[in-house]
Amino acid sequence: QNLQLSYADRAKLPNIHPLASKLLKIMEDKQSNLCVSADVTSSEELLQLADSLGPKICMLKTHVDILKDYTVAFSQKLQVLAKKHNFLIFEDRKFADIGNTVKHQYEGGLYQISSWSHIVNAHVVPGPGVVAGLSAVGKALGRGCLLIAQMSSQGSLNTGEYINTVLKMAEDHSDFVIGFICVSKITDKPEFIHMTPGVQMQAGGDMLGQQYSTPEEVIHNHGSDVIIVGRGVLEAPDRLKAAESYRKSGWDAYTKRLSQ
Ligand code: 5FU
Repeated sequence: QNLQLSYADRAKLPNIHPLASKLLKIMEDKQSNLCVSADVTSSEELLQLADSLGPKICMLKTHVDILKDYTVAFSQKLQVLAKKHNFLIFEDRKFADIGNTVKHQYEGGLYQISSWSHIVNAHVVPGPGVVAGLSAVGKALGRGCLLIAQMSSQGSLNTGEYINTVLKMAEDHSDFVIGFICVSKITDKPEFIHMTPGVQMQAGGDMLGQQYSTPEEVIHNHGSDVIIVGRGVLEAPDRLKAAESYRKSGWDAYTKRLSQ
């Protein structure tokens, strides 16, 4: 089932996408499968988060459109921090339009996402054109895309046959698609990286449909590769301490999985 294959071994697979390989190497080097979701509304605070939590994470997830004060200078500073601390940037934009429109949304507008974000994601509802449009911009830049296979929220419609369509689309575009947003592992192909949001130390949820699983459940029981944690870290009294405890839980669950 490939659950015993290490991140380091997967980074060396002959058909691995260079960006997926880079992420897997970072995970191994930093002993971190933690992606912090930096859902704050001030760019200064986001940069502070990136600088202080940088050593603990393999990836930083952003929602750039919730920032009240986005500037090009901010995106440049974020890239400097990503280099300094060796993490990747993932803009959680969830593209979901026809190819020609997402091409513009990815490359242009206020945010010029393709110029600073290593990874973006997309819903497959529009069909393969959405991936083709994003790839037309991102592939030459060495960027990667995650397809949204399952959402963490209650009542999510992406179930059953939908997931097979997602898989097929990923395989057809493996020069740009590096993995999935999912609740649990959806393919045995070790080149694809599984990333799971909806993670806190205690299972539960919020008042708006979010559902939480623990790092152990996500990495060990459900076979995912990366835990994505927002409020579990952001609302903790000590964010750095919280990030370290999520890093450790995620890593322990991974090493337990490897040794089985
Ligand atoms: F695709 C998804 C999903 O299925 N669930 C999510 O929660 C994305 N997310 C994002 O992960 C969401 O937009 C938040 O940015 C983050 C989870 O934040 P939390 O504070 O850990 O609940």
